[in-house]
Amino acid sequence: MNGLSFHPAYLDRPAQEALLASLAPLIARAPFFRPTMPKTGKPFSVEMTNLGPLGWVSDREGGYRYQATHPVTGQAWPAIPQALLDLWQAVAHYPVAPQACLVNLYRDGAKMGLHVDADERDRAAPVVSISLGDSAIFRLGGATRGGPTSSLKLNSGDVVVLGGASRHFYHGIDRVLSGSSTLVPGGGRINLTMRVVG
Ligand code: MD3
Ligand code: FE
Repeated sequence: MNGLSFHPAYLDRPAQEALLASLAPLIARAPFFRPTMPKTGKPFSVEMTNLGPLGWVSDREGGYRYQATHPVTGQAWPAIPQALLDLWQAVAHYPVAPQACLVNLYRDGAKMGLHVDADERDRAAPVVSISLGDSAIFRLGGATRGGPTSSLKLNSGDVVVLGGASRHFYHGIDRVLSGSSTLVPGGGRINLTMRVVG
């Protein structure tokens, strides 16, 4: 109706383990970094890295943006694995491949405040989200801040496609349910979002 489609348990446990194993060497080359807020420099509680020709970064000086290189190593981001491109193809129903896969790591107490993803020029493309590890309470609002919101529990293996109007809705992660999954070594939650930057 609003363009959101939810695929609970899209990936079973073996598929989650295989995906995580395929990410490990890529994350070794492009380690998690901690973005900081534009202007204030306040650190995010979420750590991030990216795959693909472009990656989303943020720091005090440069603000929110996509760039071709890792902000710490200066190297190009690793490619998006074919299995993720295949997943996009299967669920996104969009004729363009994603240019960025943002990898968010939520460790002890990390959360993400309500925001709109607005740094992509392609406004029509959906975002595809894959949750791995501990469950999270996801909050979805509407097109304006301060309107009604609803919450949805995202479990390991769940896939959400944010298309249509929902693509421009406020959303965030209220909290992660620590210890709810054994998937991620060291605990916590990893969320992958594939995006067409345009
Ligand atoms: C709704 N990530 O990286 S994924 C983000 O779980 C982000 O890490 C959250 O919000 C996470 O920007 C939520 C689900 C998601 C992703 C993009 C959206 C929901 C969205 C874009 C528009 C509306
Ligand atoms: Fe977002």
